[in-house]
Amino acid sequence: MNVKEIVGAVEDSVSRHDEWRGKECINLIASENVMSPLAWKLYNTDFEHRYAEGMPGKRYYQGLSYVDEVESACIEMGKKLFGAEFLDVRPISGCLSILILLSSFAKPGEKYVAPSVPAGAHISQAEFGAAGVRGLEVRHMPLNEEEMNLDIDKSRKIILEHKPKLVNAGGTIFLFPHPLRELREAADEVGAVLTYDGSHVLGLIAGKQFQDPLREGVDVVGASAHKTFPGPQGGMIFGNCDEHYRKIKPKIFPALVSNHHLHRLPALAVTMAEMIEFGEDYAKQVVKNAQALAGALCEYGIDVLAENKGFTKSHQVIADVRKCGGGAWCAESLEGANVILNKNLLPWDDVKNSSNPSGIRIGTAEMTHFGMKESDMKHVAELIKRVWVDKEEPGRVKEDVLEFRSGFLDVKYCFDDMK
Ligand code: DSN
Repeated sequence: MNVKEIVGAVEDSVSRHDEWRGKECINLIASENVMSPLAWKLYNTDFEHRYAEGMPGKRYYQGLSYVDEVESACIEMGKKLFGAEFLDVRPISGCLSILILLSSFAKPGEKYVAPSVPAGAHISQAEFGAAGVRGLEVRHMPLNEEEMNLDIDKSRKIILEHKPKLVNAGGTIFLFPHPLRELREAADEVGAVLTYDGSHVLGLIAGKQFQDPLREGVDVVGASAHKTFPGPQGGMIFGNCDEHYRKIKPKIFPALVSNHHLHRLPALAVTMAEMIEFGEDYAKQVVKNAQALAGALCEYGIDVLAENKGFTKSHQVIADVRKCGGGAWCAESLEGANVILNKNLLPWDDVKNSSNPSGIRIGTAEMTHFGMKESDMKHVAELIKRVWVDKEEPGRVKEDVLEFRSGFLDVKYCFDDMK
């Protein structure tokens, strides 16, 4: 192919992707979502071409008066949504938010306590992730597999034994609110800072349907802005204590963020406004949908975790799919039916088996954003069961998925495009 043909092929790939993932698939990746039409429109502006090192009103470049207005609007609305005294939207991803917190509160060689990856933590919490890059000595808090939550007695013991500088809660398998008040007490006994990876549940926190980390003892929250919180891909950090923010600021700029990808900011401002206006209804429905989906999958004989706890209080459903064919087969076969989700390590899996783990993680945020309700989730469960349990040919199930998805093409819980 010559370069013009390559460009043509790229255009073709993009338009096929947009049609497929945007209109034809049931998207159940728990870390994904879509922006509202207005946020999406304001994502593509001249902000993309500009540089803005520093903070609103204190920049190292000229030409940023409108950027400052938009970034300040994000900060003000974000503080209101999360009840925070400070909020910073410059981290360009959730993972970078975590690295900034690790760098702000623990020095290389110091001790750090967080859940392990199979116990639900993001890879940034591992020795081979951001925690290792920061040179921290990592100790992991175990999960109580029955409860699918941190084992607080063992976690407390680990904190008291290891006396870390920093303890982190939250994660990427996140079915139930973490025991933050108890972690706060343990952290206080050893003088540790308590942070929280709120990436997955940020939209549920904004909609007041999960837990309120800052009121339950967390010092600082790091998060991404595009999972249950349906904003543009990026990160944020917030908390209530000036002294903490004084430590965080230099780790953002000049240490780890130079320019902060300004085109995100107008879309983020719109999303924050929409979450203030519609976040509670949206978040309630996300959780109801996850519970309905979990219940229906369980009735079809699929091993959904935490049945004794009502399956979930978040957007996530976790299933052990070993008897259906394993995590890899279950995820790949569903893609053939246009149902998109991801295989996932479960607490008992060895991290080395990540290419074929026991589990599947399902999230309801995006499809809720497109207006699906509990009865639709029951239908989604039936489509999944036809592939996993009945072993129906995915291509045949896909025909029904296409038909079903065509009824959910407009994003809800958002302002109509006002221009
Ligand atoms: N990779 C994301 C997830 O799927 O949980 C977190 O960044």
